[in-house]
Amino acid sequence: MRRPAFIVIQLLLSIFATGMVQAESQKPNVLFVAIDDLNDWVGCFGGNPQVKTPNLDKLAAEGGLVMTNAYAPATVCCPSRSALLTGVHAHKTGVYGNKNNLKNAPKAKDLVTLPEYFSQHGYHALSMGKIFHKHPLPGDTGNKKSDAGQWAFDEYHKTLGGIGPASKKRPVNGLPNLPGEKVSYHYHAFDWGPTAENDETKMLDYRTASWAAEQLKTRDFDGKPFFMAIGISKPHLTWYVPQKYFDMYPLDEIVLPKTLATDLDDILDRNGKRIYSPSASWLRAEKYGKHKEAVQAYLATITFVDDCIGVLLDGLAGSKHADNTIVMLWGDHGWFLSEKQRYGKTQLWQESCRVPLMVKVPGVTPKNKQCMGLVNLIDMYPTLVELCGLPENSVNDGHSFAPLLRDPNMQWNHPTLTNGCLPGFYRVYDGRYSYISNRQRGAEELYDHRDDPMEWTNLIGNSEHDGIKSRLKAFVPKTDEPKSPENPD
Ligand SMILES: [Ca+2]
Ligand SMILES: [Ca+2]
Repeated sequence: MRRPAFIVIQLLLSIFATGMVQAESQKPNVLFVAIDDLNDWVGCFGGNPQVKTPNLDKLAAEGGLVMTNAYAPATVCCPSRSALLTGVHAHKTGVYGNKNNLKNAPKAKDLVTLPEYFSQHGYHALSMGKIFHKHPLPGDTGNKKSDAGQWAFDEYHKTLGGIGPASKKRPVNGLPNLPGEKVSYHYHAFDWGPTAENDETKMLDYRTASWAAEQLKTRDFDGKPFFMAIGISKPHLTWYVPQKYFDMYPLDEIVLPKTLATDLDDILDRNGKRIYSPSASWLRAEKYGKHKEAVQAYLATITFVDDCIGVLLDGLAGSKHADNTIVMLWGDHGWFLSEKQRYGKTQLWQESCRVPLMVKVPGVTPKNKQCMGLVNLIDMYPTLVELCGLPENSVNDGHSFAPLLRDPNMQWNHPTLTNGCLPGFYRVYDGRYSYISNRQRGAEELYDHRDDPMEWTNLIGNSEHDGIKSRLKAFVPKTDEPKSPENPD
C-alpha cells in the first residue's frame, strides 16, 4: 500500500505536468492598441504635468512597462504604421508619406504584415478602428477610402457612429485664416470645440473600445490564441470632444510648452539659408492668441481617449483572457504643440519622434516601472514574435526587445532611426545626441539632450562635436528607395 505523502506528491506532480502542457499549447494572446497622434502627454510619461490620464497610469500600475525612450520609425501616420506593421523601414519600401499605399509599393506589397504573420502561425487576427492608414481603392470617389487594411485580418470590423461638434459653423474655434491663406475645413482641420451631445459613449472611439471589451468578455475564439488590433482615432485632429473634457482643463490654468522664439534660425541649408518657417496653424494661433485654447483642446481629447482605454482594459481585466494576454499600446508618432513654432507632426525633432509605448506581459513586466531602454516602434514586430514563440521573420529591420521586458534595467541602447517624409531625410538618436540629416537640402542638425532636451541649440557647426556626428551618421542609410506610387488626388 502506498503511503499518503507519496500519493500527494504524485498528485501534485501530475497537476504541475498538466499545467505545463496547457502552457505549451496555449500561446499568449496579443492586444495591440494604436492611438493616433498621441505624443508623450501621458501622466506616466511625464510629457505634460497637467494631463489627466488615470487609465493609462493604471495600466502602468498594473504591470504595463512604461517605455520612456520609444521612438517612431516615421512621423506621420502612413509611413510610421506601414513600417511598424511590415517591420521594414520607409527607406527600403518607398512608403514615405500618407499617399503611399504599401499595397502599391513594389518593395512592400508582398511583405507579411504583423497581423498576417500571427494569422499564418495559428492566431485568430481581428481588428476594429485605425491600424493601417486608409487609402482609396479604384472606384472610390470623394473622401471614400475603402482600403483600411481589412485584408490583413481574419475578422475586420468597421466602427460606425460618432457625434459631430455642437456648432455647424466652421471652424468651430472661430480661428480666422491669415490674409491670403486658403484652408478648407475638412475633418483634418486645426479645429476644436465641444460635441453636440455631452456623452462620450456615442463617440466613435468609445464604440470601438466597447466593441473590443465585449469580444474579450464573451468570446473564446474557438480555442485559438488571438491577435486583437484596436485603433483609437483621437487625439488626431479635429479635437471635437464632449464639453466635460474641456471643463477638466480650465483655460486660465493652462501652462504652455516652453518655446524659443529664435529656435528655427540655426537650421540652414547648404547655402546658409534658413529652411524652416513657423507653420500656418501656429501663426494663426499666435496672431489671435489661441495657444492656450489649442493646448486645452489637445489635453481634453487625450483624456477622452484615456476613458476609451479604460473601457478596453476593464473589458480585458474582467475576461478570462486577462492573465494570458500581452498588451502592447503605442502612439504612431508625436505632435508639436507650438514647440518649433508649429502644431502638427511631419518633422524629425524630439516632439514628433518620441512616442508613448507601454507593454504588459502578465507575470513578467513589473508594476509602476519606467524603462529607459532605447527602442523603436519597428521593434514591436520582432518583440511580439519572440514573446509568443513564433519563428523569427528574417525581413524585420527591428530588434526584439523581449530581453528588456524581462530585465528593464539592462543596458539597451541601439541607436534608433526615424525616416522623414522624403527620401534622404533621417534622424538618428542614441539616447543623448540626435542627428538630423536632410540630404536633399544639405541641412544637418545635432543636439545634445543632456543639456538641451528641447533641441534648441544646433551644434552642427561646432567642430568639437565632429566625432559624435560621424558616429551617428554611420547609422544613416546609404541608399534610399525612391517614393512608391502615390494615391491619385
Ligand atoms: Ca497619426
Ligand atoms: Ca534652434
